[in-house]
Amino acid sequence: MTIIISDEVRAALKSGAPIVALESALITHGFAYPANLEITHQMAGIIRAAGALPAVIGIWEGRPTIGLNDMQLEGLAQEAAVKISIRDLPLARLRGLHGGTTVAATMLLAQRAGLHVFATGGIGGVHRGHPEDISADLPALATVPVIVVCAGAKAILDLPRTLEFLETWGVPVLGWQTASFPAFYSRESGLAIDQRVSNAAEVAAIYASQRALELPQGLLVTAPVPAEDEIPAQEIEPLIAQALAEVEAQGISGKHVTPHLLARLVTLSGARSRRANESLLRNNARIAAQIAVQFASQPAAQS
Ligand code: PSU
Ligand code: MN
Repeated sequence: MTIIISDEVRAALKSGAPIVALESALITHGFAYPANLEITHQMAGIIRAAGALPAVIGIWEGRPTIGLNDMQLEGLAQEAAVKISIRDLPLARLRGLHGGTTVAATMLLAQRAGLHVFATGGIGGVHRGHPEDISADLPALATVPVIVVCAGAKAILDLPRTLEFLETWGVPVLGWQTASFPAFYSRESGLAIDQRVSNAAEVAAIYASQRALELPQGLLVTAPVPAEDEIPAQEIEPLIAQALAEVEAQGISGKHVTPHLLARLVTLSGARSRRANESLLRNNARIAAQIAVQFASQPAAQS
């Protein structure tokens, strides 16, 4: 695969310096302009301050790119770019499209380029009322060995079924200083995770153990949204129910479901959901950087 890797990322890879991958579907489909660029720059700044290199991954002129530059980020943020999951990669390449990569596509490209740690907001999962609608993020977690730091799966999803899928496919689900699976906007879902971890060293050790066993799966690290920006479940649930009913009534399907639901929630919650989303993204960036720094300091883990 022809992957474009920026000079800065290339140098970091060569020296074994810590790197944190970031997705770009967040830029093209998660937030509106200019909030999309602002949150990306904030995450990048947090990662640099913690001693790691941020690398935004996306598709520019059809080419998978690791470490998009400012001009490319601006382009993705403002232009009509497509949402690119794994199955969209071939057509994007053929047509020279610009696109924002989802968790699934970002994982795949990060791993191919030799990156190990990736920070995002919430992973996709099994949809509520539509157990046949399963995000490509889940099979990617089952087959792509990277660490994904998230705030759980988006609360618009069927969380129990999402966790069942991860269990079936052998994906360890770690709780960052929590024993409950976070529900994106809310800190707790009440659903049990696999293993509680209290720091980056524990995550790096589990990841190294996974690699020593040559297992194919990724490692999911779930961190609750910071308490001050949490939306309690009883407040967000009615809004989610409304957004889901609208999607159903309008017959929206396929890849458009998730972006539509998230945008509706921002409108319905009076931007509160956007604030929670931004807060958890900054938090996940900070945690991912700590994990990347820890991982880079363990030479055995890099082989
Ligand atoms: N989390 C967010 N905003 C988003 C997404 C996740 O806070 O926009 C995106 C991610 O890129 C994720 C995708 O991979 O939604 C999942 O889409 P789908 O359900 O169509 O697989
Ligand atoms: Mn889907």
